[in-house]
Amino acid sequence: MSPFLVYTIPGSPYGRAVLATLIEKDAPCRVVAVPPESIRKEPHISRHPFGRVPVLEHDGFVLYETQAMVRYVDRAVPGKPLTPQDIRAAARMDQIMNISDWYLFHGVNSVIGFQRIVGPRVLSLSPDEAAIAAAKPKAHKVFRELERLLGTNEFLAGSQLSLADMMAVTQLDLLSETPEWAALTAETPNLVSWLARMNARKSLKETTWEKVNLLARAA
Ligand SMILES: N[C@@H](CCC(=O)N[C@@H](CS)C(=O)NCC(=O)O)C(=O)O
Repeated sequence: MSPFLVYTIPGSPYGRAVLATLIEKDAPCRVVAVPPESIRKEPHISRHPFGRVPVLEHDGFVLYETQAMVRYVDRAVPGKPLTPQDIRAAARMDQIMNISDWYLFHGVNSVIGFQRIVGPRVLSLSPDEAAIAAAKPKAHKVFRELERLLGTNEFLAGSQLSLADMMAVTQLDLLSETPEWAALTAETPNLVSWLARMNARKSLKETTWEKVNLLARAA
């Protein structure tokens, strides 16, 4: 199978979700680092007209939007499926992928993760404490809901690893590095255990910020 190219900025949770999915599927992949300052310039803007990362390229087929990318990888690569057969578990997976995009990223990780980690590390910005404080109520709501949906299951969509885990874990792992994490998870013990189980997987160990940096340099 020809290799999958992932254009990303090391540290991007969306880029990491695509890379970790490729590793779960045992698919050959390469990282192409996109310099943050050139994300809205050529050649990247032709790959992604909205000027974001990641972008996936496979045999000349170019795709953006992480949900589309991980679904494509799951369909294109034979072997262990990351979409449940059971229609209700599949619906739960779809729901959590959207929760991850709409509620966990927007207004939560895009604020707390960005202000605390990405902004300072990538753009040398200082955290905006007022923005972080304003994001906390929404963050608590998302954490409580993910805890409720996870329940005592091993994975977010039930007993099987799915694309929902691959998308949510990279957002939550970034948040786990922030000082807000302890308060956010005070009442979500199952989510904390799930994150530890996920982080023990090869796909997560091989896609830490540092590892993606090394993969990008080696490419
Ligand atoms: N809906 C997009 C979201 C991608 C996204 O927001 N990526 C962030 C990095 S994690 C980005 O490109 N940020 C750069 C910017 O907004 O300037 C997807 O699913 O791929």
